Amino acid sequence: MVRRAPRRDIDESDLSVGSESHAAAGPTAVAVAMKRSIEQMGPTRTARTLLKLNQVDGFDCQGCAWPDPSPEHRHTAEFCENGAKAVAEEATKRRVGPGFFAEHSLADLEERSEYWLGQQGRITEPMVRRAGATHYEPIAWDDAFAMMADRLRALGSPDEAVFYTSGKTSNEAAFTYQLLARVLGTNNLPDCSNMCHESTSVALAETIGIGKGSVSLHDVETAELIVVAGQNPGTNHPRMLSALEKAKANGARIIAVNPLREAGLVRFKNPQKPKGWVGNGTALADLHLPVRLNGDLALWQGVAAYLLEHDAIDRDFVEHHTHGFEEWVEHIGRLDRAEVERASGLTWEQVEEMGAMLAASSATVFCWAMGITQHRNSVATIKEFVNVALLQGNIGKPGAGLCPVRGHSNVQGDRTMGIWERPQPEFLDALEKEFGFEPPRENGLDTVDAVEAMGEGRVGFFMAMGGNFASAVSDTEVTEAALRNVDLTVHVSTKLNRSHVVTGREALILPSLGRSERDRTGGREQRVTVEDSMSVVHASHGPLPPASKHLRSEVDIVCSLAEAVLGPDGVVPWGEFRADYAAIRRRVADVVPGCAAYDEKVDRPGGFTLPHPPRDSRTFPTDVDRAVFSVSPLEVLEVPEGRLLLQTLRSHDQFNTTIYGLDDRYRGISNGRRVVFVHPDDVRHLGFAEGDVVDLVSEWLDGSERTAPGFRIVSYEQPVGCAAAYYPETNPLIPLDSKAEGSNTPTSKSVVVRLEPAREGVHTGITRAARGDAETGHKRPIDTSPPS
Ligand SMILES: Nc1nc2c(c(=O)[nH]1)N[C@H]1C(S)=C(S)[C@@H](COP(=O)(O)OP(=O)(O)OC[C@H]3O[C@@H](n4cnc5c(=O)[nH]c(N)nc54)[C@H](O)[C@@H]3O)O[C@H]1N2
Ligand SMILES: Nc1nc2c(c(=O)[nH]1)N[C@H]1C(S)=C(S)[C@@H](COP(=O)(O)OP(=O)(O)OC[C@H]3O[C@@H](n4cnc5c(=O)[nH]c(N)nc54)[C@H](O)[C@@H]3O)O[C@H]1N2
Ligand code: SF4
Ligand SMILES: [Mo]
Repeated sequence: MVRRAPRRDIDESDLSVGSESHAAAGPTAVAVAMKRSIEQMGPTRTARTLLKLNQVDGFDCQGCAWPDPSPEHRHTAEFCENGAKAVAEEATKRRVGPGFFAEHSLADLEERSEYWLGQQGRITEPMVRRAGATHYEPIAWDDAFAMMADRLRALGSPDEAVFYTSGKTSNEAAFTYQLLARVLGTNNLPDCSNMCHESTSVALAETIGIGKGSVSLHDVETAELIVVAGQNPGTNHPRMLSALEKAKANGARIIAVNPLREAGLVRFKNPQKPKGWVGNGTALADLHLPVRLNGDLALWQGVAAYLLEHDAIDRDFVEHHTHGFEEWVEHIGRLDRAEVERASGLTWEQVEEMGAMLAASSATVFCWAMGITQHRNSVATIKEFVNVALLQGNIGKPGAGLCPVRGHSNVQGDRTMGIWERPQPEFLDALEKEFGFEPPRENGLDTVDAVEAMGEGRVGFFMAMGGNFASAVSDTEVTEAALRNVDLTVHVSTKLNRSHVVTGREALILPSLGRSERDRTGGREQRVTVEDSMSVVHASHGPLPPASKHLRSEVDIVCSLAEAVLGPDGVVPWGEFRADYAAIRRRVADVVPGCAAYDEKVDRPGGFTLPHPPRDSRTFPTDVDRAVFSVSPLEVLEVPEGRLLLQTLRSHDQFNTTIYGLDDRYRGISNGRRVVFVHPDDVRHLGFAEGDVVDLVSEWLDGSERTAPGFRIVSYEQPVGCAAAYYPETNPLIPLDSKAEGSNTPTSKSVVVRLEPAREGVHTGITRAARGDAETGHKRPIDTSPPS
């Protein structure tokens, strides 16, 4: 399968590669944030918007799910560079109206890059693509709802409908959306989480009884040791660096486990502090272990062996709170050190160095993200983190715990509200009791299974509450064909993306309000609520006038659709919900555990924290009422000769499939995205030179091949045999069947590829400059020395 050549509306001819940064944030971050904000919003709107961002009376950042400091510790500017970029993207003054759609046919839009599509601006009116039409045309809201209702009623079974959610959706919208799906009779509620932290949710639910992290921000700031594994916080959770800086000031040590030496883990220049502007900033990681891709399970089993050998065990905790210890000890006892070294690419001495730091710490926080969750063995790897945490009693004590760092700003809240294709029976019971209908009990389709079902013609209606399904899911060609095979695709969106272009036979685009905008649905000032990565729930209230008078809130869209398809007199008072979101929150209070008095509590400054039995009282709601040690066999991911193991990751200038720009400042890349980072020895060994243009070809078990063409080689320090390139450009390479065991998450971080000279050269060569330091402006040569 050869994916078509790179789109031509991006000019990457001036790609230049400088040295990697050894510090994150600092004045450059502030300058970039301001530049982007002013480009998109103008100066007045910039000031008005950013001063409300992450404030108690303001709105929650649409960026990541990192929590806010407690109200008394907030700054006037409580956001990071990438938070400002996320806001600027939404609050842009650019508009995509009916004139735009009249001018650009679908065939034209299909040739455009994700970057171009996103940069056109906010969608202003509902649009329809009628069957066989070459263009989208405007449609009235009521007609759009009537059309959806008609197509839903025509389905042979409710399970022929799929309701996808991306993680920006508010709790109110999520609660009504899942309710609509279940009243209709389906649990087909896939979400972005299926591609993200699903491995975490599965592993934690099975071992500690709840699929969420067990730490507070205070725990991170007061930990003795923090392990950051498979995560690039400098780009993807920038304010986490402030928490790490505080922890360092309190005496913490930090271990970074990552094939790449990410700038944000090396040093942080806090723009909130004078010394962040002029000095060297704070050194963060004390130890960096450049693990081979997919080698974390081996590393953690090695660390476990070290801890057992040195008797670094909290016997009291193990005895009173856990299950399966002996079996696990026996398993680790049989560990083969050579295998660990081979799988992890680390020496046993490096494993011991990490082990010794863990042994010396009586309060450790374990942080992780996509570098851990997107492999075939991800669930097993996360269970090994849990094993090590349990061994030392690092759950449910101050300064310690499990800290999966979530991606989308409300992805955790959406799950809490019932966006889940495998709902717990207790949740369905509560819905049944509250609303008096029988929710479907069979599990629904997750993201990958939904693609399969669509491809096989088993889905007639696909709706997405935000997101960009076509680009975000693996196996682009297959996913796009699946979407085209649906009768009606509906996207509730703020900005244009690939999923609006790859349509079902009929398609709707329904433009919604964003988080930064004032919501006056039902004639009253509405607010919504969200939950962060540490289970803190609070209200969010947008300050800006809506981008267009035609926009509707996500809650409005769900409730209006529900009325259109179910009529006004069903079991759910959709009209009341739409008129006052507090009516939804009162139902949430009845249905969702831990949400009693929800509507009152979300207005407390800083909101409230949801219960978490392991964190709160060391109780573990598993089948055996204890935390569970798990035994996972160690397998070495073998890569055939002449192949590389590729991870697909984010640049500093994107939010998932939304591309802000073409720079990846901390990695030294300017003006280019179609690059592949390869170790200098591999570049040579494979017979290439830096700047050569190659096609990436992935090979799959069934003998099929997939190609993503036209990537320039950049020499980059990492374990030999590993490579990296940006997502979503690389999604065509990942077979739909290549997914994590137990969670079905696409294996975005371990794709076996070979490099081939490009069949069709686009740009060749790069400028390799001893570029100015991204932060200080000092010129310096390429430097790969360890952090000081
Ligand atoms: N600005 C910005 N912020 C974002 C996002 C964004 O796109 N832009 N996306 C949001 C979302 S939805 C998410 S899920 C998060 C993602 O946040 P991250 O997980 O930080 O995102 P990635 O860019 O995928 O980075 C993966 C990191 O893991 C490392 N890694 C890859 N494979 C392995 C491995 O096998 N082992 C180890 N130990 N490390 C590995 C990579 O080198 C890289 O540093 O960020 C959220 N925040
Ligand atoms: N190869 C590879 N693939 C990956 C990953 C990877 O690391 N590698 N990461 C995976 C991960 S972690 C995730 S979370 C998924 C992301 O998958 P998605 O969540 O589906 O994708 P996004 O790019 O975040 O969606 C962006 C779109 O959301 C819409 N949007 C933005 N704000 C709003 C809003 O307020 N309301 C509404 N209704 N719409 C809005 C805009 O139209 C925008 O174009 O991708 C996954 N795919
Ligand atoms: S750390 Fe995340 S939530 Fe906080 S301002 Fe930055 S992008 Fe927004
Ligand atoms: Mo994510």
